Amino acid sequence: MEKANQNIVANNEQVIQLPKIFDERGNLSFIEELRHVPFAIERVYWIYDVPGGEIRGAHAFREQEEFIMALSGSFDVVLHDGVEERKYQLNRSYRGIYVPRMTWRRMENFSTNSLCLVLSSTRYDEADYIRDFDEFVFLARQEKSFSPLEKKNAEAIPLVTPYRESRLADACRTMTLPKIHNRAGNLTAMNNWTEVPFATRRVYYLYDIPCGEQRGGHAHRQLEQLLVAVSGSFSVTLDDGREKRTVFLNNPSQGLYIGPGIWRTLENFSSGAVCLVLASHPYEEDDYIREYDQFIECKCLK
Ligand code: T46
Repeated sequence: MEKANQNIVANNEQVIQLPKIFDERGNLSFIEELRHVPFAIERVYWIYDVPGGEIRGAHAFREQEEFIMALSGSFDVVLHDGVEERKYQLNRSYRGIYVPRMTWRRMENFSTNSLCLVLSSTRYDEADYIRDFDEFVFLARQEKSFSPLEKKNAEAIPLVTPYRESRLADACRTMTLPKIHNRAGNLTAMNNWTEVPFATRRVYYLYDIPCGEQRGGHAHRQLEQLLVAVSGSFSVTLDDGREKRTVFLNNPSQGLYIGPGIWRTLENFSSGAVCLVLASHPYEEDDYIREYDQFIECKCLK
């Protein structure tokens, strides 16, 4: 496993190396708030179908911090701090750029099939945007030094929670996600507790999945998740111990919500498929039920 960068400092623009877990079933990388990125995640969005030659997001934010990465393909992120400009090419799904507040940024040079993932510290707020470059330079230079942001504490998670009964009908649903059409590509944005029915504390994604492999094959005691096929397609079989259902995902603006207590198996991955998952808690192995017999025992169905 590649080591994650542990010393991420708020207000310093920097490339962040994410963990990459090599597996013969495909690769997995994950980002936990306040661990791999120096802020609490409030919103997650992804940009897709970007036609060649388009530029996205030439602006700065007064307060918002963000983390940008290429889940597929490549593009450049150009940052300006009010004094000078720097360009970063993103082309690996386990490396991204942390963009502090008060940084002018644009994204350009999108390759075919590029997929941009952005984690943001705030909800969308038009008042937070600075859209005029000269105004930005004036304000950025006025701010002699940025005061360090308060470190926000993530909620403590109980390690093992009492088991609760779950049925497919209540604990799983497919969701049509918002899709903002734009000449420069489409965008799907997910705010905590609004489009996502929980607060996203971790984002992970499965990629480079060899044909014929399966992922999942377990249940969670407490974790809630939202799965999206941001690229390609795959199917998810859901099992509550009594009843099974298979859902096919093939659209970056369609999500599958899975609550606790549901056995899930992912398979039939198409070439180039990327499964993006928004998760309600940091990774915790004790939250997994990895043996099917134990899953059924927990449900007292035997
Ligand atoms: C799920 C399906 C859809 C971490 O260290 N951090 C993480 O955030 C995750 C998700 C995993 N890991 C480690 C744990 C294992 O050593 O990565 C390794 C592979 O994880 P796992 O075997 O659980 O991978 P999948 O693809 O079978 O399951 C994953 C999620 O774990 C699971 O919650 O629902 O994707």
